Amino acid sequence: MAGFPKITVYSSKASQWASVAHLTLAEKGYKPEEYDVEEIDLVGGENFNPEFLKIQPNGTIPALTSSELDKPLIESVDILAYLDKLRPDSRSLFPEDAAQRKKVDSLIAVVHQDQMSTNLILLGARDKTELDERKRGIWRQFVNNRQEKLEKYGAADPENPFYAPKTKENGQLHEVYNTEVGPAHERFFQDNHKGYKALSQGLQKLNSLLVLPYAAGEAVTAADFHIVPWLAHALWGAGGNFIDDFEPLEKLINKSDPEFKFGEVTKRWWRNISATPAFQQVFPELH
Ligand SMILES: N[C@@H](CCC(=O)N[C@@H](CS)C(=O)NCC(=O)O)C(=O)O
Repeated sequence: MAGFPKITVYSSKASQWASVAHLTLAEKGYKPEEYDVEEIDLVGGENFNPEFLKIQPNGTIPALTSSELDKPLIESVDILAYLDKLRPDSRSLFPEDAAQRKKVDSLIAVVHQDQMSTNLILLGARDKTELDERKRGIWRQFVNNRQEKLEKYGAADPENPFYAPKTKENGQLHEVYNTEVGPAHERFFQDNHKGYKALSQGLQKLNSLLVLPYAAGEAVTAADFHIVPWLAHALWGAGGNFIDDFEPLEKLINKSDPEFKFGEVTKRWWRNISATPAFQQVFPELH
């Protein structure tokens, strides 16, 4: 294809936000030969590799480089917007109507709030039993791999301001996961309890903003492609393994907020969006 830019998507199978890029590529009909995918081992902590930090200074996934751009794109929403624009002949994922556009932006903002971080579901715990469950899964290994890589790469490049705060942040989790449960864990348990209450609020807000059949109206938009990765990752993290399996996540949240229930609009929206070809292409395992 003459003149088509060379695109590389830095992705990881374990990354929720990388799915924003993959859903957009599928929806917009990109052919596999039109882009490269570079897999970064997120579970192995390779997102902290200094080579990757040259592309993505935040050490997060996804990122996208294009031969027509001066700089890599390092936020999922910017990656979606770029891939959307590169296909001007198809319907844009950003509605022209101002009110709808505002709705799209608000929905994207809701799932990107700190209080909606799915790390709470994957790595958080509110008591010893929950922590032991997490430790039995891949999560202790994940936390430990990250600490090992942060220390290794940080020691090799002590001038890089990325490493010290990140090593400290992950170090707290490393401590929680590698010491006998005792009074020092109480703060972690309490914070996670509060975190689930905030998550419950965030999901109620999401339910109140969503419209049908798709997140912002009659057509699929950028909002759908941000909420899908969030919810798919959260449902999976809670132990749900088929499409309408809201119960495990609901139960987890109920431990901190007994009143919480997934809203009907959220469930109906999920059924609609999960029937779309882009969703089925990116999440074949959810069927
Ligand atoms: N705001 C960023 C968030 C990206 C992000 O947090 N990605 C996660 C994976 S889904 C990550 O790379 N986490 C690694 C880390 O924070 O160390 C975006 O939307 O692209």
